[in-house]
Amino acid sequence: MNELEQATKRIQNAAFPAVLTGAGISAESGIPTFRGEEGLWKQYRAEELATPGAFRQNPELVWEWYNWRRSLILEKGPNAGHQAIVKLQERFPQMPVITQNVDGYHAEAGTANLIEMHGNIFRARCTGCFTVQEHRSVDNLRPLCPLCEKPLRPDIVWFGESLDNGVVNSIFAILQKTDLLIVVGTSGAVYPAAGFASQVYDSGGAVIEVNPKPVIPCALQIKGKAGEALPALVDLV
Ligand code: BJW
Repeated sequence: MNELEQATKRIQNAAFPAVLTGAGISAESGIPTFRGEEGLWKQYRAEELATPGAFRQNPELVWEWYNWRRSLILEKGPNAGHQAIVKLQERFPQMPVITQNVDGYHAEAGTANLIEMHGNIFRARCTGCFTVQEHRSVDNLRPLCPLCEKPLRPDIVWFGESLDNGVVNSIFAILQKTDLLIVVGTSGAVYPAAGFASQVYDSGGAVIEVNPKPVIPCALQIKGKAGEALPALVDLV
């Protein structure tokens, strides 16, 4: 039995599968990943753009970077990988999908039970009154809160920031319950998401990884692109 057939069996036998995705699932949409040859961190320093300190020091630079990414995300859309996950939810309607991505493509594709653990690029949060609002502008470098006129910031979890408590609790409840975690397109470089696969495995669950460069030793590894491997897998299920 090859990896695809083994993975098919594991999914068919799963009682409560869950999915974790990272930047790789949006790569075939034309959205750059963070790490690797073409990754965003090759061109930009994370400390200058994705930390609270960076925003305090140079909010315009941070907004410029997020405006550029927002316009790119708006130009493109979800791909066959996102769609395959929606199709898998037809078979497992309760299946949670946890994403580290902020591009909103899972929601756009129609994914239910979605947790966007690092936030969403189309939301902004007030640094004064903390109100969260939709933010779709691609050119404002100094957006202000319409309620209190304090500066807005992207509603995104930056390095060194804690994830929302409610989000963390929901994720840990899923990880305790799931008997199969399907991990797609993440390098496993950033915590807490980097620890999810081993957490499931250590409690007796199985892990399937879909990635052209798999990194999770405890996983059944399917070496391939999400937009090709996921539809093939879901068709077999
Ligand atoms: C394909 C493909 C195709 C290509 N198909 N696949 C424990 C140990 C050590 C450090 C820490 C720790 N706990 C916390 C930390 C600190 C820190 C951290 O993890 N640092 C590491 C660098 C070590 N974590 C945090 O600060 C987190 N906060 C936290 O834990 O709070 C508690 C705390 C508070 C104070 C101090 C310490 C702890 C917050 C993390 C926030 C991450 N934010 C970012 C940027 C903002 C979002 C944005 O602007 O978009 O989120 S970083 C960036 O990395 C982004 C991503 O969501 C995240 C993960 O990246 P991802 O998705 O894995 O992408 P890549 O590019 O790395 O990988 C792409 C993969 O796709 C590759 O494997 C390719 O092969 C593959 N691929 N094409 C399928 N077609």
